[in-house]
Amino acid sequence: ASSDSVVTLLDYGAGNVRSVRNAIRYLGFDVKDVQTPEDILNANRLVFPGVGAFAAAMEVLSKNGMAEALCMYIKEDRPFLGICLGLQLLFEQSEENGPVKGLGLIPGVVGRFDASSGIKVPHIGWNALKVTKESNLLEAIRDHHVYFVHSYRAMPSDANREWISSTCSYGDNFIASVQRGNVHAVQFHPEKSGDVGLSILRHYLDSSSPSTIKKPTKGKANKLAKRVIACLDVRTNNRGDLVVTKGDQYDVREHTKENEVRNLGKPVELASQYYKDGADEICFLNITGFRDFPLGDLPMLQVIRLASEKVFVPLTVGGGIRDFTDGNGRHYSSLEVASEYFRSGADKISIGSDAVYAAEAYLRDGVKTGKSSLEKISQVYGNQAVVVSIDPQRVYVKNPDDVKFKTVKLTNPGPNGEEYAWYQCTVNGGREGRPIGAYELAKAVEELGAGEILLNCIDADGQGTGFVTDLVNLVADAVTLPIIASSGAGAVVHFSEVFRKTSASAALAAGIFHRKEVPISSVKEHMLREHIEVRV
Ligand code: 1PR
Repeated sequence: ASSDSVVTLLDYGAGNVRSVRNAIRYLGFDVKDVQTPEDILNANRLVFPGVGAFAAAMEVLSKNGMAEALCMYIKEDRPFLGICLGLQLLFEQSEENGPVKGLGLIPGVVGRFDASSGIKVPHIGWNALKVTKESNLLEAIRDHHVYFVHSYRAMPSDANREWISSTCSYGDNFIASVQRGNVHAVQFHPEKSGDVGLSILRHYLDSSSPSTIKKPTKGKANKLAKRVIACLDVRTNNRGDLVVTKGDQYDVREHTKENEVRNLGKPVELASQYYKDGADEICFLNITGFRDFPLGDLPMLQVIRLASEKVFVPLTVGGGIRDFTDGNGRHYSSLEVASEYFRSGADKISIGSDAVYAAEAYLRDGVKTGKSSLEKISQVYGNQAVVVSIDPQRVYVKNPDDVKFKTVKLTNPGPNGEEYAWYQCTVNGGREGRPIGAYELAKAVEELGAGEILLNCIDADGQGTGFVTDLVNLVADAVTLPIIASSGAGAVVHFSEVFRKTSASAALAAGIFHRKEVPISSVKEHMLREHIEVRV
């Protein structure tokens, strides 16, 4: 490859940079990995996609001499693009598990978003930029949303003003990007921001390439958009093929003599289709992961690998994240399972059953052991990469005092005139109810390190009767985390309804998209008409 087509990537091994790699390759460039500090100094263009925690990153960079090389490279004004933590590390200091010293190239301290101001932390989703500096890199995307996922941010000040190229408003007005000469860094993820993000990367990699991004005719970006997520429940069918299936209150089998697993398409094909249709995120759930060990289930990892080469919005993958001992007595930790998902291209992982057990133990003993999969994975990858998926089922009660779990007052009374219900958490794909409610679980998993809640509802799953807004409000009362409302979407009005009646950050649907009843674009057009902020 000619040196023009080679991009040097600084991956210090702390997590998933596969997405960045995929995006660079998709744009027609080759990736050369930094092995030694000299590789940094010899780079033509350097991309630094920081992942993981600030302190851990600084430690690795300082120990192997990369920090010094990076500072030298940047001070010489050589072509640099930092992404996410790759922006934060340029500052003097971070409060993340700190204070911890950064590279000190830009004045300022990186601090945590303040959830007490009423915002959900982490800041996850598609937000708008306020461009403050003429910059070719950002010009074309001025009115579009870009994807953020972080809990810490750098703040503008007089001392760093000359660096700032855009800000973003979320609770505070924080620094979304910096630029000076050939040095660029962005807090958002261009590799996960669809066509708009790819255009930024393309422009950085080849500044002569013309932008193909047009100003939106409607739906100019103003603030954090409500996300529309397509969910693919994946499992093997009777013939051993991996298929996208869809349950009816979690029953995924056809009610025929053969009783086969309902087949709604191929996972990678559907994911690519939904990406093109405008899905803000794609979620894969390996729904038999609770009994079939996912690392034995290589086709699933292959699905993620292939999908992540074509899909440039966030991918969440769940199912089977737990400790496991295989037939040969080899022990796998849940962290290994999650790492394999991340390495294959997942941006976030989702934990179901194992999070229920962890929450039960935490509520019972009152101590965080640090040993649950939830805690371990979020310590290594950060809580913004860990989703907890809840599968609750409604249990009617006459009186709220009849149970020790938090109840909701129902608008539609139960079969015996019950006016209240609690939502019981289940494990193993809804097969087993556990002695813990959705409210109690959500509170516990937030403390244990979850970054987002994927809130299903077995009663509504596949029914097309609308999202269960009383359940969403119940859980929203428990946490400051973003909540993804799931189960029950049957028409476009159900999306505006859930965003009007609850503080859900995202709405997820499966059946209506798979059966092609309602395209994603219709959902978005409806939201636009209803004046709900949406990414177009
Ligand atoms: O317990 O960590 O192995 O994770 C298993 C994961 O698989 C969990 O996230 C769990 O929700 C999911 N799962 C297990 N069994 C099923 C099943 O359907 N039999 N699917 C299942 C859950 C629910 C939603 C669905 C929405 C929207 N799927 O994700 O897509 O209800 O559907 P709709 O729009 O058609 O109403 P672990």
